[in-house]
This record gives sequence, structure tokens and C-alpha cells, in this order.
Amino acid sequence: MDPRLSDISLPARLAREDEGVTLAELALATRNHGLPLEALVHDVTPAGLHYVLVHYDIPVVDAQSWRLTVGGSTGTALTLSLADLRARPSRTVRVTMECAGNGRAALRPRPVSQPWLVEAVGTADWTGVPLRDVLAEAGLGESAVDVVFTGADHGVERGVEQDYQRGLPLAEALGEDVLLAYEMNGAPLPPQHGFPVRLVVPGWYGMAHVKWLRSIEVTESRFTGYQNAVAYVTRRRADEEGEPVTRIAPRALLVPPGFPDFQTRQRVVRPGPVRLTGRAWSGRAPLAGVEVSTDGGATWARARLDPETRHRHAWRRWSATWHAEPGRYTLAARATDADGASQPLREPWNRGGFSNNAVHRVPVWCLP
Ligand SMILES: Nc1nc2c(c(=O)[nH]1)N[C@H]1C(S)=C(S)[C@@H](COP(=O)(O)O)O[C@H]1N2
Ligand SMILES: [Mo]
Repeated sequence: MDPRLSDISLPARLAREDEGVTLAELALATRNHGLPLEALVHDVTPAGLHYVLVHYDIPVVDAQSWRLTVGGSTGTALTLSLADLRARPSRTVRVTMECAGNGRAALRPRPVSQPWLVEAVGTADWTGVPLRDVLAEAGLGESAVDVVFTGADHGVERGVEQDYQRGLPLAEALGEDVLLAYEMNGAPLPPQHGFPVRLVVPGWYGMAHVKWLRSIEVTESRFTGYQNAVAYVTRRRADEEGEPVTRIAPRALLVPPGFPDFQTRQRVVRPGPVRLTGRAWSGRAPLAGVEVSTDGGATWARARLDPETRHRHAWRRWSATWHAEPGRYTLAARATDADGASQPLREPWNRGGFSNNAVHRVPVWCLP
């Protein structure tokens, strides 16, 4: 019998209770790296330290012959070159981006997929053309519903062969900070981050920010492609319709203090005042506050949260002082946003491992 795609591309599954991370997951984890947590100190993440998530292969795109087509339910169809885009009025927006699967590896049972711990996050200055300017030029049809973005990458996922493609509701697509970005931190996009042009949708989990963009199509019905209707949906049971994954839930991370052991990453600090610091963000509402704990989340104290700046889509720094005495501790941090949403102590479980914003815990030994 001839081989079939379904022989190599398996259905979604949960790990057995005693099952470690597989070599296939390790292959994903080495391709898709996270932010080293000490890099949380930078307001803007150096491009090479920003997390990376690529479903298939990084496509090779020639900037000279690259074209972006804009069509569907529009007055006119547009074909734009990179020079066309660069000639338009641009905007630079500082955006904290996080993968919807961040935290997945901590779930029990564990969804078998890219095994993120907590580090699938980064903040960049994205420069490009506001999407709404391009849509206005094309002219939106009366019955436009979604805007569908297609990347130049191609692969197979759970048996379905596809180009990476995502739909975004029109109202979201018209936001003033939604960009067709051609620069990251003031330089052309690196290949892994979507060269030559990617979509940036501030506040949304990473899957919405389509890289290696080649086409934009306005549709008159809700887009039900794989990445919207099958992949990025929160389900507790395999047979339920579930809720689409959209905006980033509030989260705080700590810069692990002191120094680490090479093999275990266990942290060591010395007695005395230890400055605790980190970042917090929410894609849903402005932040209201950050708290820290030294007992794993049993008791909490208010941290200092840096004031809001004009970079309203970017993470904010928080800090606190801990008077460490010899012993073992579990540091923790949690953010609360202006909607009153905070972070749970235990992982919210779903089959895809999405939007898990359980509190970040860092075990630390204070040695005399
Ligand atoms: N074309 C395309 N766009 C994509 C992806 C992809 O695999 N292909 N991955 C998405 C996911 S799941 C995430 S989390 C972000 C990651 O963006 P980054 O690698 O620039 O951090 O890109 C998104 N855009
Ligand atoms: Mo992602």
C-alpha cells in the first residue's frame, strides 16, 4: 500500500501519566526556542532572544519578487511590493507577544505538542503599515466579516495539508495598531520572524500574527480554516465545539534571582536583600497590579509596578525587595488586570494546553 499523510501526521493526543517529553517534542523544542528568562530585563527583547514558533519550515522568500495580494470582498484588488509598502506612512508599535501554548508542558495530563514551560514570550518594536490603511485603499465590501491572512509556509498538521492561514474578525483587523510589519527592532524582519512581512495584532496570542504574509482576503462569512476552527480552540473534551483562542490572559514572570546550577537550573541566592524583578502583561485590559510570594503562593505581598507608558501593548516591569535568610523558598509572581482577572495557582486545563496563565514559580535555595 502506498504511504499516506495520515501515517506520519497523527491525531492530537495526551501524554500517558508516566510519559516524559518525547524525541519528537524535543525536535520541536530545539527549533522553537523560548526567551531566556534573564532577558526579561530588556524593555525590548533583542531579536535573537525573542521566542520563536514555526509550525512547518521557515520559507525562503525573495524580497525582490515578493508580492502581497489584497482581495476578496473589496472594491479593488491590490498587489503590493515591498517597496510599495515601505513607501507608505508607517507606524512603530511596541508589542509583547506570547504563544497561546505557553505553559503547556506543566499540564497534567500533558497535551503532546511544543512543550513550552513559561518562556514563549518576547517584546519587539514592530514597524510597518497599518492594515486598516491598506484595507481602506482596497475598499471594504458592505458584507465583509473576516480578514484572512495566508503565509508562504506549507505543511501538514493532524492529517490536514495546508498553508498557514488565520482569519481575524474585521473589527479587530481595523484596530489602529494592527500592522503589516516589515521591521523588527529597527531592522528587516529576521527569517524566523516572518521576512519580509508579517501581521502584528497587539494583544492577541501569537497564532494571530501571521508570518511570511503573501495574501490577504476579505471574506463575507466567518473563516473556518484549520488554525481558527480546529487548532486554536479551547476544549476540555475532544468532541466539543469549544471557544476560539484570542487575547492574551494576564501573566507575570520573574527574572530568576541569584545564579543557577548548570544541569538542574536550580537557583541559589545569598542572605540579605534580594531584588526581585520581572515583567507583567495582559492583552485583555490594562494591568492593575502585581504581587509576589516567597512561599509558593500561600501568602502574597504587593510589588511595585512601573507606571503605564505610551507603549500600551508592551509588558511592564515590576520589582520588590526580598530579605532572604538561609532556607528553601518558592518564589512566585502574579498579575491582575483592570477587569479583575488574575492568575490561578493551578493550571487551567484544556486539551490544546492554551492560555495557561498559572502563576510562575521559581524554587530558590538561600545558602548561608
Ligand atoms: N505563517 C506562519 N505564521 C505564524 C506561525 C507559523 O507557523 N506560520 N506561527 C504562529 C505562532 S503559533 C506564533 S506563537 C507566532 C510566533 O511568532 P515569533 O516566532 O515571531 O515569535 O507566529 C505565528 N505566526
Ligand atoms: Mo503559538
